Amino acid sequence: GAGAPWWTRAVVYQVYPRSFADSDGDGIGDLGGIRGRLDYLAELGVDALWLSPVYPSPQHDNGYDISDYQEIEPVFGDLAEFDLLVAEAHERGIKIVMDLVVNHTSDEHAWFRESRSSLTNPKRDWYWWRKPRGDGGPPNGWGSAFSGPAWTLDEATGEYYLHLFAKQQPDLNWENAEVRQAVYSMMNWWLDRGVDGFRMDVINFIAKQVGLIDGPAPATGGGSPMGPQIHDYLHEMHEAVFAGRTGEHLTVGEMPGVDTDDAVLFTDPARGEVDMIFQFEHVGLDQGANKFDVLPRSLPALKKNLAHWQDGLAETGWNSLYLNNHDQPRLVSRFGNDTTWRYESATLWGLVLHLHRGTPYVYQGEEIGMTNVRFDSIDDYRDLESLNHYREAVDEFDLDPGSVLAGVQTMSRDNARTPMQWDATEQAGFTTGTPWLPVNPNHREISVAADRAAEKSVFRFYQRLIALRHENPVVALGSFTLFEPEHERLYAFTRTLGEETLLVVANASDEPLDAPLPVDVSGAELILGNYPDDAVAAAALRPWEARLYRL
Ligand code: TEU
Repeated sequence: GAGAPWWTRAVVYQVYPRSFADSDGDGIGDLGGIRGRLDYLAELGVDALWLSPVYPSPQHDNGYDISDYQEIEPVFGDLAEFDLLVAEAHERGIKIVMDLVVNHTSDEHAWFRESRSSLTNPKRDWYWWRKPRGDGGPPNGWGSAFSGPAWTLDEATGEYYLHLFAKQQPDLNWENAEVRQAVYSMMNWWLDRGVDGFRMDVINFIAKQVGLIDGPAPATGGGSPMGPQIHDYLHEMHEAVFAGRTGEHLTVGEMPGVDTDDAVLFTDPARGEVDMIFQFEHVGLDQGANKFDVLPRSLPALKKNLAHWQDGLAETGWNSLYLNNHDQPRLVSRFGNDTTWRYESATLWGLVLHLHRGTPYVYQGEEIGMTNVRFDSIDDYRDLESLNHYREAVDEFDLDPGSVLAGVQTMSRDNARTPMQWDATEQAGFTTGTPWLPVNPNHREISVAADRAAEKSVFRFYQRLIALRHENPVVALGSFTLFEPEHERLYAFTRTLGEETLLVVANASDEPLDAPLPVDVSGAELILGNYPDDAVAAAALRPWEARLYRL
């Protein structure tokens, strides 16, 4: 246990800077706003902050389209302010993890401007340029994650460039060694400045299946674009950036479409790639043809999937644990009951997730049980993914606008992006101006101020969860055993390290659950529960009740 890396005992808090706290009244959150809330975060007890991108950007994708890797977006602050944030976080024992977005740049990045300027520019090969196919069409049939084709024709030079995301996000060509070296040197520059690591955006996509781009027949969409060179790239990055450093760092690679076998390779410490990855399987279980096509949720499917990841990385590698982030709906709205049982279901999912083996990530507002928003009109949404999808579905595929809007209301990334609800005042204490995205009207009831004054406080429950991981090696490192995988409402598992075993039992439903517990708890110590009058011996679990026992 003592030799295990620091991040096995750590909890990471994700800040979406645009929506966290606005210190200057322009309606957009900023670094000053984060600095002003460091004491709040220290009180919560988190070990590190992951900041979604704060670099200069035209903001087509809220900063995931970067036009300069070594500066700060003026709307957020400047490098001096950033240095202050790092120093003030470090004073409180909080690390700063940057978002690293290097699968693509903005089309306004100097590298892309040069690259697109002529066929012979020295940086031409830094991106994926290809001649049209014989019929004038794109090199293959890949689609963009944000609707439409993944290739755009650049009239000036008559070639297409690849963008797996928006057309303002051209993909960098990692086959080119100069690109790789430029990225590593940029990463070293930030680490030398004092940051503690990187969350790596869609990092498995940096390696492309080149055969699907240049093959004889145009490949269609569907499969993953990830090529087998990915392991070489990540190892090379590790050697060039992290291997020679002392101190505590964190690398977490966001990797859509990978399975547990891939994950073992990516996170085996002996291979020197990344510390952990964000996988997507468990957040894809309720998605049909696309993410806005919402399928009924199934507790057995979720439990079995998370257990599969626990088992898959039990011997080698490490899991990250998350149920929401800036791309996903709010967890209490998606997996719980965000009206009648909001406190109970928010804390149930917190307990279940934090008691898995892996590093938990808390997304801003999760710790007070913030919910999805429900805008009445598509015009209120800002996220390009939602807007492009709506336009395509309604205009091109002629689908019923009402049902398309319903899918957006349930799944839109804007659910997670409405401003942080600090208090019940006009703009939820987020800004003195007009917020870039409206605050959720429920900030009159749901806010940091209200939660902390309440008897039933999600924040205090998360404080306990975070402290438990810090204090108990079994929470960090214990082995995992799931009970009753097929049960539709009961979530039960144990964690064991040496002589110590912890048991989680939870009733993920609106109705009491009378089923006998899978393990005898007579004589067990109740460590944490989400009902105030914990009746240790009570057989029945109340609606959304969750208990943690030491056996
Ligand atoms: O997301 C990658 C990704 O695959 C998705 O989750 C995606 O955002 C979308 O929701 C698919 O339905 C990362 C970032 O987290 C996301 O915010 C960026 O928009 C995207 O990469 C491009 O940089």
